[in-house]
Amino acid sequence: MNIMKKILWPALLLILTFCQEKVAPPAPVLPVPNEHQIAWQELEYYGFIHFNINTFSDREWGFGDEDPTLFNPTELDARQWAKVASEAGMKGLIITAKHHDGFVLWPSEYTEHSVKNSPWKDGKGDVIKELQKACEEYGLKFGVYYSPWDRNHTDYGKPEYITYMRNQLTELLTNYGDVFEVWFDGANGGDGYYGGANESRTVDKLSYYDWENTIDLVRKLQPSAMIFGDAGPDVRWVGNEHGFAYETTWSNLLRDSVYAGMPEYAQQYSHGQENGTHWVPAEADVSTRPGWYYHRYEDHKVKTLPQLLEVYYKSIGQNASLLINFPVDTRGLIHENDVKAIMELGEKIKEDFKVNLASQAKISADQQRGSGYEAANVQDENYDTYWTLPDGTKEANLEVDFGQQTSFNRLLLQEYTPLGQRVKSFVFEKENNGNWEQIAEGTTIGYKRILRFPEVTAQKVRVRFVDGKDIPVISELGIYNAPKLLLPPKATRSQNGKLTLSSPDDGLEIYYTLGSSEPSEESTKYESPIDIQKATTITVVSIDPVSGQKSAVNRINLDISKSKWGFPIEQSEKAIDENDTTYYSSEDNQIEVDMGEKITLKGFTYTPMQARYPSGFIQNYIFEVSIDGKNWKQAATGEFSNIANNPIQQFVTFENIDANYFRLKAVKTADGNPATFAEVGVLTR
Ligand code: FUL
Ligand code: CA
Repeated sequence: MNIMKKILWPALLLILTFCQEKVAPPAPVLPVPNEHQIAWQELEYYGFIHFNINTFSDREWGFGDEDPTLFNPTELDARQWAKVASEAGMKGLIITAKHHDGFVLWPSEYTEHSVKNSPWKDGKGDVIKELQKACEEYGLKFGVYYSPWDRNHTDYGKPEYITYMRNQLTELLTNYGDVFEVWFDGANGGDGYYGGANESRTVDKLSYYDWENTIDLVRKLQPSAMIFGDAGPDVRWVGNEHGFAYETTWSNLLRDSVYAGMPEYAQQYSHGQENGTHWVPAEADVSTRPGWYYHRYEDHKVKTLPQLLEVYYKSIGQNASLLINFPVDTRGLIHENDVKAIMELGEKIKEDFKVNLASQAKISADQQRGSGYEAANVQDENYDTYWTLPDGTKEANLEVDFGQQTSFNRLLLQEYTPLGQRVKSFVFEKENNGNWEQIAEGTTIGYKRILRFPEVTAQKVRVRFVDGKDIPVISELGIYNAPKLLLPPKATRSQNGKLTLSSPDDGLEIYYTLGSSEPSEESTKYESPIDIQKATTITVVSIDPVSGQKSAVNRINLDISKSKWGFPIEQSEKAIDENDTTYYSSEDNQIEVDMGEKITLKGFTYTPMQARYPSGFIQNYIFEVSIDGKNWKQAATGEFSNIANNPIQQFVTFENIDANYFRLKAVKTADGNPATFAEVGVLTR
């Protein structure tokens, strides 16, 4: 018995193990990621910090002639940045160590254009060190952005500058511990200060930086760091600053055809290529605001939850990593509005992926490669185990049986990228009375692909792999029922008075009351645009018909419609089209409107231009009215005090006055340019 236990059983087991035919994994489909890229892709989501001299000069791009004493944050706290990032679910932070203006956030030995000549901490401070420590404390990876273009440096354009750049990179990559990503900006060459030369300098972007040797230096100092650039070498730019990857996004890139800053990059290369020669996955970058740097005038333009969620699904959900920027403010803090926005996103992502309905389901495949490659590998939450097929298999299905009718609206798939990106098209189907019906379809998968679709209920679903570069190799499959985005409906009005309400998510119903009482399912259900000519309040709510849950209500104050309004000057209709994104620019600094009937006015509104780079905000105004369009009377005059910093809709009230016509004149604009009008309106209530 003892012998049995000690020798025979183990021997038998050993024999059994050997007899079971060991099936080799599929051969990789080239290109494949290296070990550092594999580790990096699991980070998925990390933050960007734009904070430099631009923060204090209120610019996006500094010229390079800024006085370092401008840099003077009053409450700089890198721990706040790290705390916000980590609470939002981010895995790292990358900071603009040097932007195009050449000002550096650490006391570099090689330049005077630096924090060491600023009043902040009496020139003894080091923002990079503070962030590195904060990242350590909050368990975040730490990365640096370095602009090759330097509008401050005398030698920019000459070979000496390349030595300078490498000296600085050596400081950055030696003195601050492990760096997970080195971000080289593709924007470069143009006018600048250049040590006082004040001229335009262009460089040959392909050869000037001698990238080969610069990259070797980074590799030597930080062997595991990802190097980001338009052309990689390790991570590529997604080709836009909206944070959106593409329906079809390959991690493969024709890398040898690409160089940083090439004009046709975004159009031709940023999607990646099926036949790409190198593994260079996409990173989607976007700011919480229109600008990368902090401007007080963008405090009201922080992206909303629906906008940020769109970014999430179009980046991480489309085979890209996501880099969201915080424009740190002049205090040296992430502004309250941005904190709120990113926390809402963090919460919502957690909520959407809280319960994986596939993890308890029975998953099977019509075919499988052999032992070790079972379908159940896609539900074990282990990226390194996968389901795959015998070589040469053309089509295959992965079937999920929930065991009961189940509702869901998201499908998540992950390919095992160490064996290459393979899938070119797949279909997601549900079973209905013995027939398979399509729910959604996709093209590429890559590291992660998430499909969104209106809620579906079924007991059995399947993913049908239709086409690929080779057999699919699937690490994980997830099915979720993301809670609806229960926000109040959004309202837009047309010039003829029609009010359109739109729901923030699929499958929500909208109810409203005319007046300010709270709507319920008993109120009027919104079906089509509502004709509203008179001044009125409308109160709206979104309701989920399945759960009965309600959003917060939104009370919208509407004034008389502009349907009868006319204007003597061409183009000025853009100022009364109820659309804030169009505007009228007036050489005579005024707009005149014929209201088409006599109205008793109690005030007026003015919405300044809302573009990324606006101009012509009215600072001082005169508002005049007329009955006949010839004789004018002043109704109000004054100043929009804080308009440059906070360009939101302005409201001015005055004593009742009858008018058929009104005229808004700019006495002075904030920047001296011709006055612009995104929208003008009247108040009659
Ligand atoms: C661009 C730069 O020009 C912007 O200022 C910003 O830093 C963005 C992330 O990259 O190329
Ligand atoms: Ca797995």
